[in-house]
Amino acid sequence: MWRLCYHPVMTKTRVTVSAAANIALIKYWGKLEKGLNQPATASLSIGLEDLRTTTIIERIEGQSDVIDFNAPETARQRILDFLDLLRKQYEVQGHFHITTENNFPTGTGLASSASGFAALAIGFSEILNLNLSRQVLSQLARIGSGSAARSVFGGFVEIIPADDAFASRIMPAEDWPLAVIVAIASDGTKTVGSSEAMKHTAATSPYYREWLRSHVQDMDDARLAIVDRDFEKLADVAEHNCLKMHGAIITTRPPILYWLPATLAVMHEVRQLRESGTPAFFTIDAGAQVKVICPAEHAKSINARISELPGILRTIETRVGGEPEITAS
Ligand code: 2P0
Repeated sequence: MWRLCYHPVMTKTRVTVSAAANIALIKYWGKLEKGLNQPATASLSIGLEDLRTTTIIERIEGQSDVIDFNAPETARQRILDFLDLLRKQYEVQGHFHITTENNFPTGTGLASSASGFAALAIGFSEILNLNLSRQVLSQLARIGSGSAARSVFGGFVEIIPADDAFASRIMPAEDWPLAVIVAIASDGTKTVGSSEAMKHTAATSPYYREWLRSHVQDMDDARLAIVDRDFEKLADVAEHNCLKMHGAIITTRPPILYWLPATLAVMHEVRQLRESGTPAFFTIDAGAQVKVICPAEHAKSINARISELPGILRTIETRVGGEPEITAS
């Protein structure tokens, strides 16, 4: 349930927002040259119910914003820049104390920027009683991080490139109870950040043009598979799209290789599961972690198999969901 609502009171001083990470089954990889994080490709994602950022926003009297976030300085600076931009856009005076925390590893290819900037955009609207629509919240979150546009919704979500692109929901999570097993192959931060890697791919991969060209068909196939609850079809197009993105990433010069041996071990395990009749597919983002998607009833047994694989540090079992919540004020 969406709990953001209009409060006619102008004196709110503190809000707490929980927003969930999401993973793309059809990937956003590439930006347009114009605009702020304007995606060069559409994307389609699922919200992850239990991978969340909790952000407290308080109005303060000081001359500058205060950020409490256990993350590298660059991540804190991105928040400060985002607040400056929002302040300018909405002609807001005053400063904020932001306390933000992820209940999963930050900056390791698990979409912490998606949940983080979605929580900030929602919290900013809420504390100032701006009553922004979800479309506008999605556009704002996108400015913070492209994938954050999708975390303004839970369930099955898509973004279509457009002037000032925004996400919309394809289907609520309850309509197709899928589970997600996140296999952690590394606790290290990613070797090359997504923004930089996207630019490098566009500039040097011989496959980037084909990546862009074939994307619309993948989106159409995935959207239809979701609406029809056709797991096999979704598995086929999602793995294809993931491998195509990594094909373009691997063939950059100098090359970027996010995978580790444990990443490949999970991919092979998922193939074996499928060959033996267990429905499952994998997807991998800008990092070594693998996410395995399966019907909810298979989650326990698949998780047990994945957890045992060499090099897998641990797993997180969750489900499609991830509706943002304003948990306190
Ligand atoms: C996605 N990824 O669709 C793709 C697939 C990673 C691989 O969006 O530069 O942190 O902040 O817009 O959103 C990760 O990149 O990049 C990402 P910015 P973001 O989820």
